[in-house]
Amino acid sequence: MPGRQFPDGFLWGAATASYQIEGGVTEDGRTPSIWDTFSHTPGRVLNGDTGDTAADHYHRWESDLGQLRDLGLGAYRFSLAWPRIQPEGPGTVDQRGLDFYSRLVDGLLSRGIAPVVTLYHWDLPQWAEDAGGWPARETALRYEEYARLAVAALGDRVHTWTTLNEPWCSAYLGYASGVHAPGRTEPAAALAAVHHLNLAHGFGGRVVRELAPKAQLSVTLNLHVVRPASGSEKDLDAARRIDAVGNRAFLGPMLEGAYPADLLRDTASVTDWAFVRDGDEATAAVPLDVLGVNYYSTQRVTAWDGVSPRATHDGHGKSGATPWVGADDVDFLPQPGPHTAMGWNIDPGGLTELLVRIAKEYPGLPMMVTENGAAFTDTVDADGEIHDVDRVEYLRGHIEAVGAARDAGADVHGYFVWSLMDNFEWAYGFDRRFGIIRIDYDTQRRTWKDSARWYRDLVTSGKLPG
Ligand code: IFM
Repeated sequence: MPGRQFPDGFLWGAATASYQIEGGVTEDGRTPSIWDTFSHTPGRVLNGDTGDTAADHYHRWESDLGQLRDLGLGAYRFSLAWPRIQPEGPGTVDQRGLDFYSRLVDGLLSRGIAPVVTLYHWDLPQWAEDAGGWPARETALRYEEYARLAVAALGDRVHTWTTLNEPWCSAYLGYASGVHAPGRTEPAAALAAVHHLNLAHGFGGRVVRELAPKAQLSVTLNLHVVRPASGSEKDLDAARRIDAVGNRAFLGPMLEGAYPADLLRDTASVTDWAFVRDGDEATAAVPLDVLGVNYYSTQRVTAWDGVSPRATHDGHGKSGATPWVGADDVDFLPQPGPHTAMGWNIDPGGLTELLVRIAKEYPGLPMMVTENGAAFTDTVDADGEIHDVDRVEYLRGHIEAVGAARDAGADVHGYFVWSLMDNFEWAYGFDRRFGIIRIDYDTQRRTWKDSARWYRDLVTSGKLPG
C-alpha cells in the first residue's frame, strides 16, 4: 500500500497540560488552583487521586524535553499554570513561575521544537474562584492581567499562543454538571461562565497581538460532532440545540462576533444574558491565525419525550445535573462500538466531518488538531514492553481522517497527539492512560509504548504507512 504523505512543514506535535503532569503544587510559591481544591475533596476524583505529584514534570522537565526530541516532534503544546505566575492574587507576580516556563521555552527552542503555549487549561487560581470564578466578569479582567504577564515574559519565543483550552469544559463541566472543578451545579452561572471565557479569549488575544506580534494567535475548542438519531424534525432540532450550546456558543462570538439567536432563545428560561455588555462580542472576535480543534468521538441525540427513562445523558454529574444547559429535552443515545477506556466511541470519520464543516463555514481559517488520542487499558509485558496496538490503530485512523479533510479542502496544518505521557485525567485520576509514553507512578519511570515508536516513524518521515 502506498500510504499517505503529509507535506513538509506540517506541524507534528504532542500535547500536555500543567495540572495533569507538573506536580510540585506547593513549590516556588505556587498556591492552589480549583483543581487542587477539587481533587482533595473526597469523592470528586476516582480513587482519591490528586495532581500533587502527577508525572513530576516540574522536576523532570529537562529529560521530558529529551523525549520530545527523541520522538522527532516539531512542536510541543503545553499550558502555563496561572497559580504559579500569580499565586497571591491580582496585582502580584512570582518571577519563579515565569522563569520555569521561560526555561522550558528556551529548552524547546534549543532542541528545534516550536512551543505552542496554552494560557489557560483549567487550573484557575483558587483565589479567582473565591472572587466568583468564571461566572464573574472580574475573572476575565484578572485573566487579561495574567495573560499580559505571561506574554510579556515569553513573547515571540512562543510559536503559537492559545488563549483557552476547551472553554466548553470549563463552563459546563465546571459550573453546570459539576463533574469538573469547581464542581458547581448552577446552569445560569455556567452560561455566564461561557460568556466570560469568550470575553477572556478576546482580552488575551489582544494582549498577544500587542506584545507578541510575530506569534500565531489561537484558541482550542472541543467541538462536538452531533448526529440526530433520525431525520425527524424533533431529532434534527435536538441536534441543533446541542450544536448551539456546545459549539456555536463559542464559534459565534469568537468567529462571527455574535451569539447565535437560537442559543439565546433556547436558554431564555435559564438566563437573559444580561451579563453581555455592548462591545463584548466584538472583543471576543479577535482575528485568529489558527483554530485549534480537539477531537475524540461523536454523539447521537434524540428528542426526549419527558416520560420514558433516559437512555444516557452524556456528562451528567453525580447529582444528575446536565452540562447541556437549555437542552434538557435532548437525550444522548449509546453509540455503537468500538469504544476507548473512557467509553467514547471510535469514529475517525467524525474528525473529517468536523474539519470540513469548519472549513466550509469559515473559509480561509487555518486549523490544527490540537488534541486527539485515546485511553486504553495498557498492559505491561514481562519484558516491560507495552504493545498498545489499539492506540496505534486509533491514531492511524484519525491521522488518515485529517488527510481526508485536507483532500476535501480543509486547511489543517498540524496534529498533536494527546498525550505525550500518561497523566492526571481529571475526574478519572490516573486510572485512564492517554500517553504514548507510559508513566510508572511509583518510580516516575518513562517507557515508550509501541505507539510512541509508531508516531516517531510517522513524524520523521511525514508518511502514514498504508
Ligand atoms: O485530558 C483531557 C485534556 O485535558 C483536555 N481534552 C481532553 C483530554 C482527554 O479527556
